[in-house]
Amino acid sequence: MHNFELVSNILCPYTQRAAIQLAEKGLEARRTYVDLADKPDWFIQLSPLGKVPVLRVGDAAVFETAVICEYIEEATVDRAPMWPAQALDRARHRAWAEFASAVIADVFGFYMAPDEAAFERKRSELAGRFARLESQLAGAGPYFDGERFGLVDAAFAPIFRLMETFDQFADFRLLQELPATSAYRLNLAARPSVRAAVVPDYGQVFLRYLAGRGSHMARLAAAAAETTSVQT
Ligand SMILES: N[C@@H](CCC(=O)N[C@@H](CS)C(=O)NCC(=O)O)C(=O)O
Repeated sequence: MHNFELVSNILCPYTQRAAIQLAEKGLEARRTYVDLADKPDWFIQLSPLGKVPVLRVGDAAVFETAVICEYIEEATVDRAPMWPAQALDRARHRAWAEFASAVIADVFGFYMAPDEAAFERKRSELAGRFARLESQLAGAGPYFDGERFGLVDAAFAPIFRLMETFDQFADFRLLQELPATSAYRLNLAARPSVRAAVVPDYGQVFLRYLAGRGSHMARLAAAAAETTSVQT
């Protein structure tokens, strides 16, 4: 039996990839949450880059999401693999999972953009990333490569989960005229492992976190909340 502990932050989209993978494989992991604004000493000792996720396996600590997910694949060969069988397909999936990691960083830059000009620049870069994804998805479905849910899907799902929280207060037109990506997003959102990868009040937790950022998006969210409270 595996003894996994996933050290995470309550909002971290990278951690969700490993949580989704574990759920897809029917594996349990204890979750420990760390406040990244006030990192405890044990976490600083554990995580060489000071980042989450870290997977603890007994006394060992594995860091970096891609490495954690590879380890889980290798340690659970008795479970259905989440990469394709063919080497070239596998390389393509891994490459697009890396792309998803880069998009997570772009999303961070988007909601942290300090002013309207930077925000619009980031919004347009992000929309461009999704346009690239669209070209990979056309014709496929319901997932990245057809019927089978894989690790590349576990990498993209947290991005769309975060975008759901933006939808609470605005439509940023990130998937405009991208029908395959829009459908992909809905298909991922319906997957039980994706829903279970975050706390039930994830949207509210994100809004509270955003409120303390002082970014352009934080101001938009505050203005939308103000309008709603005036109307009700
Ligand atoms: N390359 C890392 C990126 C992980 C990452 O950036 N995690 C964020 C939270 S989502 C973090 O721990 N940031 C450190 C901090 O905020 O101090 C990975 O893929 O695991």
